[in-house]
Amino acid sequence: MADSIFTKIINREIPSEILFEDDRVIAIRDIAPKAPVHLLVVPKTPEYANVAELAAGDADLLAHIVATAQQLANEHTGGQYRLIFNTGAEAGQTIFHVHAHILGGGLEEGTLA
Ligand code: DGP
Repeated sequence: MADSIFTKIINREIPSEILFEDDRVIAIRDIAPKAPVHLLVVPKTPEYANVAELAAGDADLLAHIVATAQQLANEHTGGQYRLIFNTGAEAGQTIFHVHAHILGGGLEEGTLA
């Protein structure tokens, strides 16, 4: 299967503003922000298409994504934020390599990623 956009970002094949990286995840700024702060936390492994698969397959990695989101929110949004996992095309998911959206910094009512 072709690499996802996120795998290309992780492999530095396409540029991105990388805010955090460790051996399991990368955090980037969303290219099409839906809020004043709109970040993405993406696991390096491409094996999980969505959060349900990730929860079933590697709950520790899901917990690490949530902890990373909290750390980034502490740094960028004063610790208050919305955490979204779009799941399925009809719910707005466009990249089938699981990722968490962090939205914050002054949300308008009803803001979704
Ligand atoms: P989703 O719709 O949940 O699959 O979210 C995919 C997000 O990825 C969407 O908010 C836009 C963002 N995105 C797509 N392509 C790129 C890219 O090349 N760079 C960055 N930084 N974000 C991207």
